[in-house]
Amino acid sequence: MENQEGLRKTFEAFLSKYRESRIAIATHSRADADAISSAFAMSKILPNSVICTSEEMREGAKMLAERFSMEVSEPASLDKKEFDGMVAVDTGTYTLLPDARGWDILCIIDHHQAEGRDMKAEFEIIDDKSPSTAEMIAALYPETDREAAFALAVGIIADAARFKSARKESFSILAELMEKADAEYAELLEYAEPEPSGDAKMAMLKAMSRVKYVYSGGYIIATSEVGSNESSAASLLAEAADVAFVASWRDRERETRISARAGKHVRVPLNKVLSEVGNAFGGAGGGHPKAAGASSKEHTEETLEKCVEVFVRMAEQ
Ligand SMILES: [Mn+2]
Repeated sequence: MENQEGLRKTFEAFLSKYRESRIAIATHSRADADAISSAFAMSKILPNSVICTSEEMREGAKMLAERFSMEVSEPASLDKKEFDGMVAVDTGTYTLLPDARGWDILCIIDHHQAEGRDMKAEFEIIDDKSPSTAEMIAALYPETDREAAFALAVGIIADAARFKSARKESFSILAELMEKADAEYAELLEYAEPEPSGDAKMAMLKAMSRVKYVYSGGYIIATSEVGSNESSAASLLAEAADVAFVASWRDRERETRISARAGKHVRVPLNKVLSEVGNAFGGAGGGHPKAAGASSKEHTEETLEKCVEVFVRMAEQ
C-alpha cells in the first residue's frame, strides 16, 4: 500500500496549500453517482467551493443531488475571475470536461486509466486500480461527515458494477461509510442502481431488436444502435454477449457516441479499443477495461465496424 501513502501525502499537500481557496469542483459531463458523490465530498472538505457539471446528470446522481440539496452549476456559467482554480474529480480529460479549458487545474482526483488523460494539474491523485473515485476520496479523507458518507457509499456501489470490479478495500471502506451514514444496503442501492426511466427501458429493448453479432477473435461481439441511453443498452447486451458496442448519433454535436461493455473474462481492454477508435475518427475515447466510451465524427455504422475491427485485432494479438 505504498502507493496509497503517496496519494495521501499528495492530497495533504494539496489541502494545506488550497483548502481555503475559491475552487470550482468539476466532474465529467453526464455526471454519475461516483462523479457527483466525489464532488460533493470534496465540497465539504473545501469550504469555499462550488460543484459544477455540464449536461444532464444521470438518474442516480440527480437523486443524490436532490437528497442533499446540492447546488450544481454549469461550468460555463462560472466566472473564472472569481475562483483560484478548478479541481477535477472522476475525470482527467478535456473530452469529458471541455469547459475546463482555460482554467487553472489545481488538482485531479481520478481512477480512470491513463489513455485519453490530457489534463495536467499541480496535484495529481490518480489510482487506476481503484474501482471508483468515491473509494479513493473515502480513503484519502476518513473524517468525512454523515451526508458525504452516504453519497460516497452510493458512488462506490454504483461504480463497482455490483462489485464485479471491487477490491478488498472496497468492502471495508463501504462498511465504514455505511456505519457512519447509518444506511442500509437496500437504501443505498436505490440510488446506486435506480430504476431505469421509460426511455432507457425502450432504448434497451430497441438495442435488443437491432442487435447484430459476430463470433471473432474468440469472443461473441454484439453491436447495436440506439437514439440515447447507449450505456444502459451496452450493459444489457454484454450480459448475453462477451462484449457489446452500442452507438448513438448525436445530432447537436454531429458525432457518434459509443458505449462498450465486456464480461469479466474478456482480456481485451475496451478503453484501449475505444481510445484507438476515437482517435481514428476525430474524437476521443477511454474509460475502463470493461466499460469504456468514445466519441467519433464518423457515422454510427462505420464507427461500430471500426470498434469490432480494432477489438478483434487486439484479441488476436
Ligand atoms: Mn468513476
